[in-house]
Amino acid sequence: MSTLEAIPVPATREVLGACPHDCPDTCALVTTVQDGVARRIQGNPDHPSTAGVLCNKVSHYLERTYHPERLLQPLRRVGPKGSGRFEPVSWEAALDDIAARLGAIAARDPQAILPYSYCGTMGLVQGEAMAGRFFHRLGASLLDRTICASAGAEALNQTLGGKVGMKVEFFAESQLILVWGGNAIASSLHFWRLAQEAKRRGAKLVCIDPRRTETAEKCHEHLQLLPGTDAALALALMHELVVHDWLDHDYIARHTLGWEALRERALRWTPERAAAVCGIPERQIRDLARDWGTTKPAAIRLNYGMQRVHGGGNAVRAVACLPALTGAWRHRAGGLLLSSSGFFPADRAGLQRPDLLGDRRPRTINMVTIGDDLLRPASPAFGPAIEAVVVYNSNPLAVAPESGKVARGFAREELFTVVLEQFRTDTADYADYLLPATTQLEHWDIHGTYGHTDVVLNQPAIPPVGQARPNTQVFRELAARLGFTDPCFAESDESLCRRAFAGHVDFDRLLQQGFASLQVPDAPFAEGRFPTPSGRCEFFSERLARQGLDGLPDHVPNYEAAGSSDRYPLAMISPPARNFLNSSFVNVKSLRDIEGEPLLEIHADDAAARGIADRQVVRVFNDRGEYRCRARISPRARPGVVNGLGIWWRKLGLDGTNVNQLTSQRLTDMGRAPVFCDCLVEVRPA
Ligand SMILES: Nc1nc2c(c(=O)[nH]1)N[C@H]1C(S)=C(S)[C@@H](COP(=O)(O)OP(=O)(O)OC[C@H]3O[C@@H](n4cnc5c(=O)[nH]c(N)nc54)[C@H](O)[C@@H]3O)O[C@H]1N2
Ligand SMILES: Nc1nc2c(c(=O)[nH]1)N[C@H]1C(S)=C(S)[C@@H](COP(=O)(O)OP(=O)(O)OC[C@H]3O[C@@H](n4cnc5c(=O)[nH]c(N)nc54)[C@H](O)[C@@H]3O)O[C@H]1N2
Ligand code: SF4
Ligand SMILES: [Mo]
Repeated sequence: MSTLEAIPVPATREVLGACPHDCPDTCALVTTVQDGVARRIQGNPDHPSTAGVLCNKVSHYLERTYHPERLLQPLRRVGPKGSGRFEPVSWEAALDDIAARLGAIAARDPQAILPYSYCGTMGLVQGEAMAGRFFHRLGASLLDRTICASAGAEALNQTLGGKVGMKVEFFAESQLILVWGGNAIASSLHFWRLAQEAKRRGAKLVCIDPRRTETAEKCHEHLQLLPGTDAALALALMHELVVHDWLDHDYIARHTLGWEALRERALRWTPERAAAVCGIPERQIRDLARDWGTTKPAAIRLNYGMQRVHGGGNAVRAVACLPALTGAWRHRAGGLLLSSSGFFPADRAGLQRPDLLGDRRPRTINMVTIGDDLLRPASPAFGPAIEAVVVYNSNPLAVAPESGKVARGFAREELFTVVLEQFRTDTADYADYLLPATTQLEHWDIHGTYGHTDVVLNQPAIPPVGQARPNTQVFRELAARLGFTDPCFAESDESLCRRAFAGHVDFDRLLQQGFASLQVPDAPFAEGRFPTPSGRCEFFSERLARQGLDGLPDHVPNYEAAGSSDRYPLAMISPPARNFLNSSFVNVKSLRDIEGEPLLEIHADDAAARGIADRQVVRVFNDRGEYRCRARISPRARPGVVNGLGIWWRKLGLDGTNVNQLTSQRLTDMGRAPVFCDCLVEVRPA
């Protein structure tokens, strides 16, 4: 043998993927793999929106994937519920027992079984594809997946006709951008890049947010209004547009519905009245109206923070009327974007197969009220008590409101709980069976998004870590054990990816390039043609009126409006922390170290009135519960409003709770959504 034989070079390859997280940017990824190990993760430089850049969180994705605390094998509970004491068990034994227990409950009433999932991954395949098929075939209770966006979604449906809006790339050409109820630097970095580009080209940026966020600091103007007062602001802006005739009469006449009625309502909202409701100077409202009425092109990046209050749906409706009044939609860099997800022609029925229900019509449980519902006994109105919960892609103990009740619900000794997870989250601690799940680097998936208009494919880069399995595989195996023989339960993940957008995007192109753009017009509503029943932007909604609701948008005060209670004088909002994604990444040490510890931002005046010093441990409380954390006296908080940054794992907090100990299970005016930002509290030194 020749001594000159080539020394083997480790094979390196690059695998194209998609960021799985619940973030409007849905970045395209490139993972460098060497000998089956992921060595590097980057943004795909060829994808225009990603432009080779990932946020700080996902730059640490390898730390998450190879985390020493990754769940590597199935576990079975040995200690009391919530204690997090488990013993290893084989996949075979775990799946056999789970199938037997679910089968026994289903034989009595399958509605006693509840799937609980949200957007741990936004992927259409590891999300609800095989899971939907399984629970539909079983006849389990349906889950109303409302915890994030459904108030705004319903409001957009009523006003614009769907979750549609401007194409995000054209914000770079806008001359005025309102960043409304969103902290883009933290939660939508790639939009912020476009806003910066617009700023360099001379655009004015205005932020509307009760918190002085990183984003607010970098805008030219910040309207630091009280939580839940956005509709009052929007109506006062309309008032000024009318009074100064900054209206596009031609656009209004041809492409809108209900202007006379809206005009009348708006005229009741003088800037003076709105300033008192919003808790901001009247001058700011007048100036903003002038800017909106006289700048072209002008655009609104609306986001979800502002719809997490009682009147969240009405507020989104009011804001969504503004672009039509000035004809902003005529220009591709004008209009509004809350969500682009309505542009995606995903074949959800083909993936999730609701037809497998046959003529059964199971009840629907709202994921927001899981605390109450887990504690509810059987009744004719409710149906059977919940006897089993299967949790995947979610961490309800940390993210659902009024978590004292959620914890009590999951602690029910006779409740059978299965959790599919990558980590031992707060929810995982309550599992009877804890099943290790793959991460995005280990499975197939395909993604639409709510921020841009490209489909992004995720190909597996590495084999599953430990014994982890994709969600799809777990539901396939449970289906087999329950005797579900429909061929749909044998469909592979790759085939599900192909099915998701079949006929709309070229799958070979997705395989090669990682992403594919949808055909969406540059200025979708320049000529009206809104996807509403009337084809117009519906200021007045006949559909809402028929439901007995107000057909026009209005200001609906918070359930717990600032200043309405002597016992609880402070309004608390709980926006996400920059280095976490909801409760994901809280266990990644490098990111947690940046966030430090659970904090409550409080204005110096409110702190002084209570004898609270900076960094002191405080009790934050209301009738629903109490939560201890450290206070930070900060100009980010306005007087009367405290900011409890989320969403920490309860077990990493000072007393095993987080902000959701205080939030309520009440629902928004539309869309049955949560009211995380409609919450009164008092704060005292601990
Ligand atoms: N880093 C990071 N990024 C994220 C997330 C995360 O947890 N961390 N979460 C992701 C998810 S699930 C979502 S839904 C999106 C959320 O996206 P956004 O809704 O844009 O969330 P935030 O950027 O936190 O913006 C919420 C902002 O709304 C403000 N706000 C609260 N109440 C009101 C109000 O009544 N009126 C107005 N005008 N503003 C209000 C808060 O102070 C906060 O700054 O972000 C996604 N991106
Ligand atoms: N107080 C307060 N509460 C809030 C909010 C707030 O602003 N304030 N925001 C709300 C919003 S907008 C949202 S969207 C919800 C988010 O609530 P969730 O969707 O529950 O989001 P996460 O907390 O990120 O939990 C997702 C879990 O899924 C797991 N996961 C990820 N990928 C996979 C996978 O492929 N398979 C399996 N089996 N598991 C996986 C992750 O490890 C993680 O633990 O929280 C809501 N809660
Ligand atoms: S979380 Fe958002 S910004 Fe970060 S990589 Fe994922 S899609 Fe991109
Ligand atoms: Mo969300």
